Amino acid sequence: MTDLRQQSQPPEVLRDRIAAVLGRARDRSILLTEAVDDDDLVRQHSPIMSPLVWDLAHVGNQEELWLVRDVGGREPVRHDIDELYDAFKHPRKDRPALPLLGPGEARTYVATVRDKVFDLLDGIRFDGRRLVADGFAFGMIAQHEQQHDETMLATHQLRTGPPVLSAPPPPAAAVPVTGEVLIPAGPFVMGSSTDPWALDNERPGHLVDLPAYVLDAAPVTNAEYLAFVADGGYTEPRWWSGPGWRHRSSAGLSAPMHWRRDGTGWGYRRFGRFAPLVPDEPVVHVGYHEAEAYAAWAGKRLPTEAEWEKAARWDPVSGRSRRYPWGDQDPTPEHANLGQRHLAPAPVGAYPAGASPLGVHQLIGDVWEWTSSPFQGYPGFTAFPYREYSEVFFGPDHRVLRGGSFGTDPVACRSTFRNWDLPIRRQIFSGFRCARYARPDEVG
Ligand code: AVJ
Ligand code: FE
Repeated sequence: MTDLRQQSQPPEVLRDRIAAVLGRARDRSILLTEAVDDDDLVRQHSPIMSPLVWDLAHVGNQEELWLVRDVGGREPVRHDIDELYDAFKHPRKDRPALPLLGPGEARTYVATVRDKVFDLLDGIRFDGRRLVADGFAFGMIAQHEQQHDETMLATHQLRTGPPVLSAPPPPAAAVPVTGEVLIPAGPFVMGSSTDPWALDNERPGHLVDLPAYVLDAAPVTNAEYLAFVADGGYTEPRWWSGPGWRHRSSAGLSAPMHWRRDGTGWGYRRFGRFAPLVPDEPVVHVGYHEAEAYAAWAGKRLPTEAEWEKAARWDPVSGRSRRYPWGDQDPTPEHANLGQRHLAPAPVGAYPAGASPLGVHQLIGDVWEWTSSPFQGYPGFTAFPYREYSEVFFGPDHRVLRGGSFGTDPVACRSTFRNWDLPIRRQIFSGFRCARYARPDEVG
């Protein structure tokens, strides 16, 4: 029951892979920042988001700190701006007032840093320091840029005005997917000690023994969520936790973010376009409190992150934990809706090739899924390479989300990957599925 992941690769193969993932991240950052004019780049579209130009230069600054200076031992490119782009020095709401690099300067800066990174990548040996072994620091920086790209995509969703992004629609449902799946009792390996680019909060791999449970075969859809709304779910305190009800009331929530009544039905505004709700598409832009209330209304609960991960990794034939629900091979467009190929979650049933052996669908991609678990370190956790990535967020304030969304790049998505946010947040591409304990008659 070990999770054997790829052993060390030949250095040329690793170098090519690093160049490819860094290049893909940069293409996306450029797309997201060239889609709007300079005025739009420096503006704040929401007090909980940074101006896009801050994200861009912050991505370059992290790359400079870790790759140019630390890994490469090179001279700083812009020592003077470290403080401006330290996420812990300035809360998002204060960032527009800072003397930030302008759009042109930010573009030049990130390009200069990237040139130095490609230069040092040429001569690097992937051994010695833990930061460099298996190209970890490069993988970490590619994941970091892609995470900010997803954040920038969420900022795009919050901006007003005519649409500037477009993409083909996601695939239609190919198979019917309904109901629940029984996951038998027993241990599985959670997290990983061997995946070379797993981040500190995914480590170490450890055995977790779970009783039998039942998990929804698919994320909760717009149609299902609408039934909760129509049943008065938002006006009925008994479905909500204490903090959830208080937040619902003070924030005046009555539906997922971006939903609008459209005559007799509902629609939503997505990246500047208004459209009627697609009934079999996973609901998106709900907070943890809303997910928890829906689950209570449905007579269920949210899964723990261990339950989510076992469903997404455990192979009932070998007992092994795998990298994805379908096995160890990297995601293709047939497996999952990832990487901003589409600007929406795909309807339930659109990815039969991505299902788990037990028949759980769309765990990876489409929408991040809220779990009931607070964000904590695994037993034996050690911060690496810096406490501010994960450790400072451990505790009861943040809940874990799993599986990635249509806006998550594959480099930052795997069945061990852990995202987290405050329970009130819903500007992220967040949805959920429900779970429940197995009844004695179901366990057999
Ligand atoms: C893992 C998405 C919660 O954006 O706050 C980016 C990722 N950490 N820069 C975040 C991150 C540092 C993080 N999340
Ligand atoms: Fe960051």
